[in-house]
Amino acid sequence: MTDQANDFWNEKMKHLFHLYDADGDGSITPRDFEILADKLSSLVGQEDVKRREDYAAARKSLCQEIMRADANQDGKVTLEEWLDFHKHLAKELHKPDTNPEILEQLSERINTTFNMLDLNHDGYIAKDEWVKTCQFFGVDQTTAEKSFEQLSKGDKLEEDKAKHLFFEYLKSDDPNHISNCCLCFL
Ligand SMILES: [Ca+2]
Ligand SMILES: [Ca+2]
Repeated sequence: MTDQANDFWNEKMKHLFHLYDADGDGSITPRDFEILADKLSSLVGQEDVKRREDYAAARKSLCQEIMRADANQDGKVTLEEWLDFHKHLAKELHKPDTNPEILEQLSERINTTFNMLDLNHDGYIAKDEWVKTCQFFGVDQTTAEKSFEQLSKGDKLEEDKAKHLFFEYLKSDDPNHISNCCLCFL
């Protein structure tokens, strides 16, 4: 990695860290996932019991995957732990023989993220789902719509394509890579 690529990737991962640190106390803990999920569930529609249960399961799974970054196991992921964890992950992903266990963990995380974005569970991320989630994370509507158009080239983003983009988002240190339009969702 050149210094510039390294800086870019670091900034991207820091941004992601702050999105997950919902209570803004400087570390990621299971409590942050509760806060995020409580807020996000208002987008899903609370009247649907099955959906609510799915959502709770997804939240738990995502929390588990992210808390793997807690290297000293004190129940908090600090920024330093977060960056180390993702640096290791990105390095693995660049290898031709990526550790299968790491790939599996990442797939779990990406599947869960996709399910949380696909609010109506039809296998696609529709534009309104994308925009709603972006707005939830503080991205303005115009930026959200523009990123969706760049990513989807249409009115919906297919599951395979979305997952591939999430994967590339974590891996890529190229500021011009299309996956950077994902902004924040892992
Ligand atoms: Ca926190
Ligand atoms: Ca820790």
